[in-house]
Amino acid sequence: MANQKFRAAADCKELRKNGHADSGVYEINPYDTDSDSLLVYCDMEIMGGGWTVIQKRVDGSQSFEVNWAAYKNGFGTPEQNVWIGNDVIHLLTKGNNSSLYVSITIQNGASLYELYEKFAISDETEKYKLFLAGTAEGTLGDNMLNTGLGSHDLSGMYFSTPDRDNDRGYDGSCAANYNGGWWFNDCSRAFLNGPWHGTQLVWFPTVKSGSSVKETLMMIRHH
Ligand SMILES: [Ca+2]
Repeated sequence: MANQKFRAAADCKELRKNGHADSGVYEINPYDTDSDSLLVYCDMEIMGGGWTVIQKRVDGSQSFEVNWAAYKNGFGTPEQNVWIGNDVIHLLTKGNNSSLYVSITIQNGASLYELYEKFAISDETEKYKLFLAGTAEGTLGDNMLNTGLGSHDLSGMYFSTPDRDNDRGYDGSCAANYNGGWWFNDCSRAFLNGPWHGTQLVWFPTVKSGSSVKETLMMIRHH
């Protein structure tokens, strides 16, 4: 049909399966409607590729100290600094069969990572509650699922933003104090959305502060 819009691939995994082998910006459609779509960055190299990037930071040109609505809808540009949006992350992960790959490249060029076997977030009615399970492996160390400090375990935490305090364990607001959105408990030893090159801990103790960070990446892939 000449005027019918072709439905875009569901995610980067489908694009990789369809033969796209170059990392870059692609159109995907995780929505119900055929004509909807969004642009995301796909990593087609790491561990076989097919990763949909949900968070990426390469410099300080995009503030991550933004409100609930911005984290809900997404902000930034896919090839540079981006949060693709909590609503979309929910749609991409709602089958509970996605993995999460986190990487932090530090100033000397070393790239550290942690791979979580199962990752999903609930929808807005459940405050984008974080679900992590299964194995955690990599060179960063597990700072999200089983940290050994219950007050820093993040699975089951609601999402908080500077204007919306949903953290579990802290009387004040972790998101307001640390200037960014995240699934805070009391508060967190992992936090990739703080001020660029700031003094906040990023992945303690492996990456002690934002000042040593060159790039961050969070990406997801269906099993
Ligand atoms: Ca609080």
